[in-house]
Amino acid sequence: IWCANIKLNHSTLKLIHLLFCSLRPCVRRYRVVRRLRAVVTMSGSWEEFFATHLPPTDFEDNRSLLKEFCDRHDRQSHRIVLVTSGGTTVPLEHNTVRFVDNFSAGKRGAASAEYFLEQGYAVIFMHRLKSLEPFTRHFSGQKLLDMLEMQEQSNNTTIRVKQDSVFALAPVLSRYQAAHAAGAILHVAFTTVSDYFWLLRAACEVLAKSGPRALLYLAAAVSDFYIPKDSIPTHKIQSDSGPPVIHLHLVPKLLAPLVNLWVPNAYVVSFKLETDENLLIPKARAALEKYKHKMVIANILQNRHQRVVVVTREANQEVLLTREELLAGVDIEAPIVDEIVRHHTDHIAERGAAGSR
Ligand code: 9Z3
Repeated sequence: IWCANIKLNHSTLKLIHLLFCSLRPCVRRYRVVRRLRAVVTMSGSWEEFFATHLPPTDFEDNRSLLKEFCDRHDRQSHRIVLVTSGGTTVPLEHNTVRFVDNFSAGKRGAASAEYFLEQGYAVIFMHRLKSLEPFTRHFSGQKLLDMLEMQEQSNNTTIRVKQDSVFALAPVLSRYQAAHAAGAILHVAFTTVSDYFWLLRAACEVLAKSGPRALLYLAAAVSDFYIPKDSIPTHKIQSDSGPPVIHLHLVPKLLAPLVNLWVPNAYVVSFKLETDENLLIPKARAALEKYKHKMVIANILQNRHQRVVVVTREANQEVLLTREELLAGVDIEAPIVDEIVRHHTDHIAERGAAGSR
């Protein structure tokens, strides 16, 4: 003010000061928004993603397994469901010590795979390595060892299932053995979001031949953010130079090419996860509008194993377990799968394909 050679009286200066103070929070907020924008970059195209990220090392093996599995079931006109399950990681280093992960345990996918098998589907179970799997999910932790008893007589050791555990183990074991004897389930595993993308596209390529008999049940909790390969340091991030700034990019949305190009005749079900109930249905419906697939299963993080809403173009249908059912260990996936199979049957009939079970 003095430089400009203008002399202001005390009350004018006070007014300017008050004006500046009232603007300061807005300026600060604007800076914060700019900083966040700078940290998350818009997604590139899915073509660019596949052109710049290498497939996982076991990719060709998994591709052969997927092809053999789908060809075999196709010859018998079976319905095939791809169930994706568990969370994806986002590595912070190439030699990965640290990574960003999410909450998903894989219960939704593992339980659903069992119910699809019961309904006669051939199941590709594409899951996060070490997340829950069909059948073994019932005996996680120490449960299985607690069911066994050991007898040692001279040189002879016998291990037996305790009599009071037989009723819990027998039905699961029998369903497990039947599924494996029939070659009705194939397990393929991913860890990172990039592995997941490569496997998803490979599975779609082989499923395309099944036309409307293919069902995609995309229950995996896939990261919305990732760090492109070129921006990841090779070695462990060091703490000497202070807190690291991590620059995340948005992942390309694969649902668009999946629905329109990769499996245009399949019945595609995606999942929408929210933590705010007010956003749940509007966002599920927006996804249906945007990608034009068949169904979105909407769920809230906190009660996802008790309540979901099945959103289709025609309706929102709530699937709810009572508290007693939940405590008794009833799986909400049973009625979810029933509902989907009903819609899938109509879809096959509409598209005029023979869909034997
Ligand atoms: C789901 O919403 C699944 O139901 C859960 C199941 C991951 C919540 P758990 O594995 O949990 O049984 O512990 N999956 C999809 C989540 C997701 O990433 N959805 C994206 C979104 O909401 C769209 S693909 O935007």
